[in-house]
Formats: sequence, structure tokens, C-alpha cells
Amino acid sequence: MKFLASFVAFSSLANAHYTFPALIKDGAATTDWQYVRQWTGYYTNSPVTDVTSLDLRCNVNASTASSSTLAIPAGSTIGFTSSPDIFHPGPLQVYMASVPSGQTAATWDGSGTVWFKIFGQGPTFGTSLTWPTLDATQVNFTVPASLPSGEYLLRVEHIALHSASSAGGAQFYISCGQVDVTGGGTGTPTDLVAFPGAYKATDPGILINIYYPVPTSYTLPGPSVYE
Ligand SMILES: *[C@@H]1O[C@H](CO)[C@@H](O)[C@H](O)[C@H]1NC(C)=O
Ligand SMILES: *[C@@H]1O[C@H](CO)[C@@H](O)[C@H](O)[C@H]1NC(C)=O
Ligand SMILES: [Cu+2]
Repeated sequence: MKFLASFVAFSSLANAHYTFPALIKDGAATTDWQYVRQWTGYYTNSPVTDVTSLDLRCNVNASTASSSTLAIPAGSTIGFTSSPDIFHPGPLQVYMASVPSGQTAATWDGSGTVWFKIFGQGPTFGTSLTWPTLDATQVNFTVPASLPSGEYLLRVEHIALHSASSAGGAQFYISCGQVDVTGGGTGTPTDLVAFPGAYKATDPGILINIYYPVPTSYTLPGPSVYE
């Protein structure tokens, strides 16, 4: 009986969390951790909660992890799988960072003020907040058509806000993919930030009670979206 109770408690804990193990290209999921850096403890599905930690960049120890690199056309719609589904309410954001010369997506740690946002999705408003990615098993977004060709790190972030009314309560679910953008343009991404560094624990989109009183606005943390 005691064993059963602890088993149930463990399962519900694991099910409440999630991770982003695979890229989606042409509507098809690639193999888990093939093009996404496998972070230490990935099987726990656990979130990062300290916005000042290096783990906020690519998850636990994954700034020094490496995967294969997937070619993706600029302007195409791609995505990440979520495993299991996105169980908690909160915004979805996606960032990219251009790999500096002398490095590859497989070797670079993503350090510096180098990350720009390509996607940010908050809630819609009503008698309660509605989050478009709640229960999703995959998330989709478009790679800017103007992005110069070359290798990038691609960072997905879902911020679970169900216990975010005290500082440190928001949960960051993060993965970094490795991509090689082809057929790109001549744009120059702006509003670059560093991870860690981009967020404070007290940012209004991170320290927030999403339940009561029901918010009538929501401010995505971080910079504006480069399109
Ligand atoms: C992260 O990597 C360092 C260096 O390889 C290691 O000492 C540390 O234990 C790792 N952290 C975790 C949580 O595994
Ligand atoms: C992503 O796209 C797939 C395929 O069109 C769709 O089934 C899924 O609902 C989309 N996910 C979100 C969060 O919109
Ligand atoms: Cu959880």
C-alpha cells in the first residue's frame, strides 16, 4: 500500500512536467535528441526555476552538449515536439542565436548577448486566461525569411505560470536545437539578449498570479520579436 502510494505520487509528479526532445520539419518529427541537445536529467522532464542560472540557456548542462544539425529553409514553419504534452499554462517563446565564425552549432555554447526572439505567444483573455499551447504535443513557428543563411542554435521555452505568484515559482521548460538555415535573406536581427541575463525573477510576465484577479493583459518577458 505504501509502495503503491509513493508510485502514484511519483507518476503524477513526472506527468506534470515535460520536455522538448525533437525538431519537426515538413510536418514530421525527427528522432528524439537527434537535433536537440540532450540535457542532463532530461528523463525527469524537470523545469529550470532560477533565471540567473546557466541552465536557463539550454537546460541543465546543455550549453556544452551537442547534437546533429538540421538544415531548415528560411521562411519555413518548423516546430518542437513536447513529451508528454504541455501540461501547464503559460507562454511559448522561441529564440535563435547565430553561430560565430570559427565555431559550429555542434561546438558553440551560445554565450554572449547573441539571442533574438522569433516567436512569442501569450494568452487570450476572458473569464480566465486561455493559453494556446496548453495540452499541445507539438509547437509550431516560422523561421524568419530574412534571416541570413548559416548555423544557429534554436531555443524553445515554455514558461509554466501555475505557481508563479511568488518569485522563483515560474517553471522554465527549455531545449536547444541545432539548425543550418538555408536560402536565407539579408536581415539583421535586433534586440539581442543573453541567457542568463535576459530575465529577472520579478519581470511582470514571470512573477504573476494568472488566476486571481484574472489578468486583463500579459507582458511576455524578454525582447520584442524579430520577424
Ligand atoms: C554539469 O557538468 C559538470 C561538468 O561536466 C559536472 O561537474 C556537473 O555535475 C554537471 N551537472 C549535473 C547536474 O549533472
Ligand atoms: C502545430 O501544428 C500541428 C499540425 O498542423 C497541429 O496539429 C498542432 O495543433 C499545432 N500546435 C499548436 C500548438 O498550434
Ligand atoms: Cu510540472
